[in-house]
Amino acid sequence: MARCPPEVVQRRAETEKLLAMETEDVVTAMKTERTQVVIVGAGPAGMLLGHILTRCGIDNVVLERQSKAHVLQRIRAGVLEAHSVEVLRRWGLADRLDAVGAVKDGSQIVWQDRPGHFIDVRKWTGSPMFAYGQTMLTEDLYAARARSGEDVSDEVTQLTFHDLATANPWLTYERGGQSHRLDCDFVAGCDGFQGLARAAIPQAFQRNFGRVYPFAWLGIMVQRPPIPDFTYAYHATGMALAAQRNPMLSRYYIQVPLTEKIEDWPDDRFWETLLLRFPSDLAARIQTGPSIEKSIAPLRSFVSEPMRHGRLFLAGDAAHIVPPTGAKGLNLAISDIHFLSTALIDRYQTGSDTLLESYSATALRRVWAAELLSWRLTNLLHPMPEEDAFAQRLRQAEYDTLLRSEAAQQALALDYAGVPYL
Ligand code: FAS
Ligand code: PHB
Repeated sequence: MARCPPEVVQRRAETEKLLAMETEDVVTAMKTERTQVVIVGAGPAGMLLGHILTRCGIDNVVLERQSKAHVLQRIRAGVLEAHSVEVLRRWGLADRLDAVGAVKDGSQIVWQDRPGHFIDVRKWTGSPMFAYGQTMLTEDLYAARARSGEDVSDEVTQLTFHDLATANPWLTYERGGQSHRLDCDFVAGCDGFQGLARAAIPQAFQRNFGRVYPFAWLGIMVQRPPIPDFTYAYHATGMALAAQRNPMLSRYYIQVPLTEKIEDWPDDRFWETLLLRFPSDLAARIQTGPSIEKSIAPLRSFVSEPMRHGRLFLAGDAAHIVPPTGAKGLNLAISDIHFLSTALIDRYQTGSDTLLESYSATALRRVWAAELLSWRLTNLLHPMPEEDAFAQRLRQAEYDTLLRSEAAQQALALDYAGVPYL
């Protein structure tokens, strides 16, 4: 059998040595860790779940695509249901909310050329609602995680899910130039509508439902005192909403065509449009001023079923989206996490999978109730482009029924307050 000349043998030995070193470098580069629950996404859903699990001694890692600073500067929701506040109080997260959050008996609807209607949540449910910005809630959640000595692995890239349908799921990702493998028992997909978790579920196991609305909301923040109530205004030219964050910070929205761009909306055009849509007595009380933030958000209704695949559980916007008209998005994220954390705690304390098995159905019951409320309010309060006169008369008739019928008023207040958890 032919033998390799000595110089070739030497060269091959050197090559194999180099290869071994490179492979060794690659093997040592992949840092392998284990935890009990991996939470993907450090928005309200992910951070609330991380907090609850940590409080219950369940090991968890929170992975976030953006920087912490980016997450903390986001401006989103502003209304918390009493159910949500109960969850936050239960887990020691409501100190600042109880100190500075504004208690509201309900929200006001005003209507072009008709009397207004107050959605009296306190009268019909016995509990109020709370004005407390999602930005402040996110700050509270990050502060609580820091106090517990836990961190958020932010600026994570190349996230990939593995073996979700087995009892040993794992994830790989890059962070700060280091490759990671993270083995776990369960994965919580809390990475929002644009995240990767929902996409990790094979399409054959997924059913998606939804609507996209033919308009958007242009929102601004202004350092001026708000009017007393969250107030939705219907006007033939479009919906407007007066909201608030604190006694010196107001948030306003107007319905705009989908094609609009922020640069098309200087402040004076925004204010002129908004004031036109409120009755003159109320418009006179709105304190305008320079916007400190301005953004346009399209509206959609979306639900992905089931909210689970194997050891992956979806929660919050990763599983569903509601148009902000019903102020339900953040509140649904909180109720999902209430159900999911309860199921995970039960699993680790008793070994039972019963609540995990029923998580999706339990969460979806409340999700669909919120989808219906949000869809109904969106259709009631927004003139639709190209709608015919019949549709316009139906909208007026629906509002007149609300003005006339105490049963209709009670039903709307119960839905707006949010379906009881169980
Ligand atoms: P979030 O989207 O808040 O958080 C998901 C997190 O996952 C983000 O931090 C994201 O960076 C991260 N992420 C995404 N992909 C990832 C990946 N691959 N790896 C790791 N992390 C990843 N709701 C209301 O009730 N009222 C409102 O007025 C209102 N206004 C809104 C305005 C806008 C522009 C938007 C987009 C939403 C609004 N919402 C509103 C809904 C909003 O409040 C959500 O319901 C709420 O943020 C849901 O929280 P999460 O489910 O945690 O999702
Ligand atoms: C808000 O405070 O930003 C807000 C309030 C009520 C809504 C939507 C947004 O329906």
